[in-house]
Amino acid sequence: ERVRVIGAPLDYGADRRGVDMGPSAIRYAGLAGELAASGRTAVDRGDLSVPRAEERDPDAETPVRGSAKFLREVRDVCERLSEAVEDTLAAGEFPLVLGGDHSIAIGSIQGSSRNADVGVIWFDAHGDFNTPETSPSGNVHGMPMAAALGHGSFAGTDWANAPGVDPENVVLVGLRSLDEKERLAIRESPVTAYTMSDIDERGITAVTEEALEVAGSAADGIHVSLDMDWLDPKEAPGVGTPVRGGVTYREAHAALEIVANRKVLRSLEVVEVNPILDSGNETASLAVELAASALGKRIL
Ligand code: DIR
Ligand code: MN
Ligand code: MN
Ligand code: MN
Repeated sequence: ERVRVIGAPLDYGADRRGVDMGPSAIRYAGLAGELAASGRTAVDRGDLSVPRAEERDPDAETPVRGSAKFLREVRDVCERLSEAVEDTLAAGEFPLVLGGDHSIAIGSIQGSSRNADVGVIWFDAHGDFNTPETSPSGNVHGMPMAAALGHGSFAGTDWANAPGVDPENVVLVGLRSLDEKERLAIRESPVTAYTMSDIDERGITAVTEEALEVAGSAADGIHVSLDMDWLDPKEAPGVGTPVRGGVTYREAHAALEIVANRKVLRSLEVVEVNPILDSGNETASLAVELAASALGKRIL
């Protein structure tokens, strides 16, 4: 089906450092051409409008004051993103969401899983399993997976909690940096989690295939959330929270090609590209390449 590009230039969820320019950087890196090279027709719907953080009070609305910065603004954007993703699917098109920081995943997952049973694969150095109650940073980009599953003060919220996602069908891949309480929450949750050690021992192919088994048992397909800090900072320097020891260029392509081969992909987002921290837009270029692999681009 036709790909619909939706930009979500949001940087409320991390400490403000330019990730709001991610959608522009990804487009500038040649997204339209790579989608065409993948044999996909595409339409770009532009960016959701996101007010600048400087005009806003980070502590205006938080369940525990100071513990989830800009939560009101994140909610506003995520509600509109959720609508946009749902409308895309309803129109028979494929949603490709460009971040922005990872807090936008709250909206993407909500929109993708409305009235549907959807699995999630989360490619990230981090678990993003904090809640306002456990987060040491107060940054919402460290919370979206927990928010979608309705943990902590996200429980029962109509904007964040995504009841169409069963934690049994959620898989985290590539973990190498967890906060203490976040680590316990992941251990206690029914989600499946693969650390970098699992990838070292078993290889990216086996891990990704198993992840697709687990997430793909959801009836209506999977949402893939690709945080560019999943990759090693040598390959993807333009991210706000780099962690050494990430997946290589080839491993990342291999994983996303396996995702494409399985033909269960329902929605995709690429997040955390920060052109200010990047060198020569290479992280955005890599984001484009990986999106193309996930959408079916092949060499032969
Ligand atoms: C950290 C960083 N665990 C936090 N999280 C990031 O702020 O909660 N997620 N960078 O991608
Ligand atoms: Mn993340
Ligand atoms: Mn991350
Ligand atoms: Mn299920």
